[in-house]
Amino acid sequence: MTDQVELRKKRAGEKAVEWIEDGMTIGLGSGSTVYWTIKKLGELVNKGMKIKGVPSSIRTEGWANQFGVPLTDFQQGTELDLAIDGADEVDPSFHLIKGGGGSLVREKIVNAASKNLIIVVDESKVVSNLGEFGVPIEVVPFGWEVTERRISQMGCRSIQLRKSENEIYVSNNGNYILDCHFGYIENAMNLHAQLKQVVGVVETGLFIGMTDHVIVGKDNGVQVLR
Ligand code: ABF
Repeated sequence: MTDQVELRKKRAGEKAVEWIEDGMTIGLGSGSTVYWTIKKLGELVNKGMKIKGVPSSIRTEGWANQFGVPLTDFQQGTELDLAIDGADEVDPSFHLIKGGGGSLVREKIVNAASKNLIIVVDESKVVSNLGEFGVPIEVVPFGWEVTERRISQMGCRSIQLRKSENEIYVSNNGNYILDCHFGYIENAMNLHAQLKQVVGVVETGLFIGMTDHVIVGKDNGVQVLR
């Protein structure tokens, strides 16, 4: 990661804390841009801000503990005031591809439970059409080969079973991830709906109509898209 990209992510991640108010319960997303949000949040908590976070991955939970952001869970309440998360691609309709970091299921649960969702990205993630980035799809390990075959019959150009250091990647939920390349996606909502019908699919990395604001980190500052 170049320093310039990291600086753009830091700008976007830190800007998001301006939407956080005392007493809020926040959905804490995952990824290297949200890292900066969580770090900044820790500073505000240290200055007396009273907030709690629900983490969308074990990695995010670790960052929250590292920076002193108090954590809670859905047993304490099922509606969050605000979620802040990253993305792999954002299109002009604020439809997203997410899941490059392997946390898409918990991210979607946290995002869907929030009254508002803010996405923080480096400007390279803003695209005119989704699809350059393969769609991550979380699938049940049992029979994943059958699930893969069914997805490939839906016009998917290539599918890779995600691996990490030559081992099959296992999500925080004990599932596998298939990275699926469909080419440029004309109708992300339809594709998501079709994929969710496939037996064995847990969730897709297509986040449709969930996002309220997008904060874009740029070399000269941040741009807030509403
Ligand atoms: C997370 O952020 C994931 O959905 C996504 O893969 C990741 C990528 O963003 P970043 O560039 O911030 O690491 O929300």
